[in-house]
Amino acid sequence: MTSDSTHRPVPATLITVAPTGAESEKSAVPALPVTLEELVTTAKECRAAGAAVVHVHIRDDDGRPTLDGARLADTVQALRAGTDLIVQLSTGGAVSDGFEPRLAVLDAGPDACSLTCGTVNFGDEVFSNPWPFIRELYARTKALGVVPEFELFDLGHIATLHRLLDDLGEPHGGHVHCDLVMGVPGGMPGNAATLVQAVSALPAGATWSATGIGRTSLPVMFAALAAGGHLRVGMEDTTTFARGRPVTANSELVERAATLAGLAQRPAMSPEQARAMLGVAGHS
Ligand code: KMH
Ligand code: ZN
Repeated sequence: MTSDSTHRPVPATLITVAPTGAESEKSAVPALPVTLEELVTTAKECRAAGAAVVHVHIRDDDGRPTLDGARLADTVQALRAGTDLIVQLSTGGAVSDGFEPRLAVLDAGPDACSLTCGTVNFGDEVFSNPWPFIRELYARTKALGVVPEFELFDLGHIATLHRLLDDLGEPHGGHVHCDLVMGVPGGMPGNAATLVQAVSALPAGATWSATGIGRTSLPVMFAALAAGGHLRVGMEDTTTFARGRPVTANSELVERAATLAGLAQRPAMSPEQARAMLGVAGHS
């Protein structure tokens, strides 16, 4: 924690890296980490650049998205062995994944998981998250001791988050942390006005990160820093660093986020600080 000129505490910035996602293909995006070795190397580079959380989607031997349980468990172990990052597994998977395999992701024993609070059009596809699935996933996070991050793609998802907390109570770890995923074609737009509106509707005491898909990445990052939020970056969300210039490594996105956070007098927080903020227990 640093302090501003009025000596009020100004929180450091949580930087989450989402290095892979389920949408891009390795053949089209050669810098995308898809093997376990590439993922661990990426995670180490991003930790050095300022990340505290890694949001993980994995791929099979052919580079296709998979929710294979053994592979997920090996990935969690390898990331823990190689880094001190908080390991957050995606329960969103790919739009083609069914509900049961998405629920079973938690069996791989991650520190944290994503938990999307509603269905959203996703380009030409639909990312399906009906209420019974959301409720069951949340109940399992509580039973298994996994800290959820509430993914909000649209303003209506915030209403469902309130319903979930009213229904089942506070999450494991006792703290609500949300991630505004903005600029998905079909979700809320990635701009400052929408960000401010969304943040004003979040539960009292919640912390939040934001990420802007594609060309909304920078406007959302600046807006999030200005509004006191945290940042998610990575090749899941954008594969272009600047107009006409592809991202060459996830770490350069983390480095840019850490630089901007530093300029905002809110430097990147360590995984230890992030664990304290999010209520994520450490591992021996
Ligand atoms: N791949 C998207 C359909 C999450 O990780 O929880 C969903 C997604 C959200 O990426
Ligand atoms: Zn994801």
